[in-house]
Amino acid sequence: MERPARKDWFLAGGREIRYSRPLVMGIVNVTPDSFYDGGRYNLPEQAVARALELVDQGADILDVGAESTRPGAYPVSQEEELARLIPVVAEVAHRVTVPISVDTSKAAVAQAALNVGACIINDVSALRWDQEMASVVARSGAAVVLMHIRGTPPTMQQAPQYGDVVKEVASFFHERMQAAGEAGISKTHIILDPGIGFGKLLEHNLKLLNRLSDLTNMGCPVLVGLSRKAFIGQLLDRPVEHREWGTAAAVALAVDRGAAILRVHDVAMMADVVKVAAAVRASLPQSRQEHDA
Ligand code: HH2
Repeated sequence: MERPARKDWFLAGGREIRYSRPLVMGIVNVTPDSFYDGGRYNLPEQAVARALELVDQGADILDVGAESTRPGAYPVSQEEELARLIPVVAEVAHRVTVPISVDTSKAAVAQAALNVGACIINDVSALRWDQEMASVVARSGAAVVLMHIRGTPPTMQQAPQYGDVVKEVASFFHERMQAAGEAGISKTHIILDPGIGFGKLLEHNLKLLNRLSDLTNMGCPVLVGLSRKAFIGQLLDRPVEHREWGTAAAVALAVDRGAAILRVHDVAMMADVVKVAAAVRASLPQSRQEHDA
């Protein structure tokens, strides 16, 4: 029997975003305290310049955030998040054509960003921390990233435990996709993310990456954010400034297992890694790719 064609598109604010190879999402942190680049792009003009630089380097999507979610981070107020984020999103939206995602779990921040040109809401709480978020996404037609997190950033790394982490993340995705559907968000607008480092120990992160194919066959594109994260530091015993090679290895393997979007700090380098890994994967018989994706 003929298999259905592999889904290689999603919808975001009236745009159809196609990916014949995985997309590189460049990170723009307008924060004083992000775990890698906190304080470097804190001023609006620095953040805008960084966004333009990442597009020049080959970013297919930008992800702009104004609240760190690193382990131990405490939330910023809505006013502060709006003040940091919105001028940057508005200016960047005037100057680039790539889709703009905003990394927020606050509905009012998401709405303000959509008003000035964002079309993807990257919600690390998967629509759970702000009751208004689902209706903001549904009404706007934005795409939404539903990320798995166990706990919240201040406490998430305090001895997280799982039976089978991959099965638990998959059942979380089923439950959140259903909740999103009930709120009027169609599957065509949903991106799934296993949330590497969000309430997970080294072994959990490794299993999720190893068995990513179990998550990429759920009918939605899968985003993986692993750039320079602590598990790479644990494996290599290297500080955050020296984790680019480790990131490259993990990005290549995530691409091989069917990831659709790679969220990274080092766009130029990882765009090359994604292209090579994607070309190797594309040389597989289509049936195995379809099985994985
Ligand atoms: N990771 C971070 C932030 N947002 N969003 C998604 N969907 N997936 C991720 O893996 C993810 C994310 C952490 O990275 P970064 O933005 O560099 O750090 P910080 O949260 O300290 O700003």
